[in-house]
Amino acid sequence: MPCLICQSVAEAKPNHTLDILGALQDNLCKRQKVITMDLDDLASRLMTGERRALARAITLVESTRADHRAQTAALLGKLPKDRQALRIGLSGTPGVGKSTFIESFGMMLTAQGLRVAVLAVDPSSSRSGGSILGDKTRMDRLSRDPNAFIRPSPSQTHLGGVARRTCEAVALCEGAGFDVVLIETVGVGQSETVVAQMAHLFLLLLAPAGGDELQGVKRGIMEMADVILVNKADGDLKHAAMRTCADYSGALRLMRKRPQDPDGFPKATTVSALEEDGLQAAWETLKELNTWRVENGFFDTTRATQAQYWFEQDVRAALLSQLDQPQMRTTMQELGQQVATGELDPAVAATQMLAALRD
Ligand SMILES: Nc1nc2c(ncn2[C@@H]2O[C@H](COP(=O)(O)OP(=O)(O)O)[C@@H](O)[C@H]2O)c(=O)[nH]1
Ligand SMILES: [Mg+2]
Repeated sequence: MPCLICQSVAEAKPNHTLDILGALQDNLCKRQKVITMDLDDLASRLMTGERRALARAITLVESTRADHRAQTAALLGKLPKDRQALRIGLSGTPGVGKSTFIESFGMMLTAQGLRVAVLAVDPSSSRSGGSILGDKTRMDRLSRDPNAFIRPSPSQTHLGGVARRTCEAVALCEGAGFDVVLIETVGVGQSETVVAQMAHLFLLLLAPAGGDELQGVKRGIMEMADVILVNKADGDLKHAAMRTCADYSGALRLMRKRPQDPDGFPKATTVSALEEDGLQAAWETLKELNTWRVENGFFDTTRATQAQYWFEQDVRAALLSQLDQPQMRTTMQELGQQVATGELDPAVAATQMLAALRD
């Protein structure tokens, strides 16, 4: 019979499975030790910008265990409040060039002495293992750059969980002294909304269109964009990219003016991530917009609104997680059965359930 765990027939000695289980357990203990390490030490190493400490802190943040949640809160509380990065959300459909852009843009920023962190919110990460993870080869240069830090999307089953962890990871990156945090997401709609809730600036990456249609970009996403970058403006695609850019500039001008924008924004422009063309201009555009928002008070109001949003999300998430406790699951099941047999009215059962939660 093959080994139950590694499926190897040759290794199917009686103790083999046990050996592997032992090794797994050891590994688990080591990981837990990593997690239950001295928080003061972790915080101080994080604040010196040590990337390993940052990676460990993010592992802690991504854990769903109740004691780890408490440690996360304690760790976040130890971070200096005056460190802030420019948080840039970046979205675009698969294949538009997000990874290529992040690498080129990130390398340009680190060459200017800035420290750059890249995080991802990928609603499908529980299945795919994270958008960035599969892409790390494409971000090879950036992942080896000592001034850069790349972290794939945490695996969670639902978007809310992924978003919450990522938002905390952003705070950790700021605590570690990163200047720019890029938060990548795939263009599926919902994830943009949560990324916009943690970013100062929102970038939408598009590819040159073949025809003259506006690529079916959802209006809601267009309305979120601060800057639209039409990528792949090189070689044969250059003219199509310029035409697409003009189309989007026109569409943006027709949209309702937002109070948080100076004249000329939101703006569309072309880049080539592959040929590293237009990247400095895109950076200048982002800085110009951010400076205007800082000077006109919009930066602070956005930050305040976002902080409130995440506070409310946290409370909601914590309340929901109470339903997952074993005792509550049992009560829910029991009451559910009584509702199914007609013994209890659903409304009455719900009241009893809520009463059980409050006890
Ligand atoms: N011509 C051209 N191709 C690009 C450019 N940026 C990315 N690509 C190509 O587009 C494909 C998808 O890029 P990738 O960065 O993986 O896209 P992602 O799925 O959005 O992360 C790859 O084959 C890239 O080489 C660009 O600026 N110009
Ligand atoms: Mg990618």
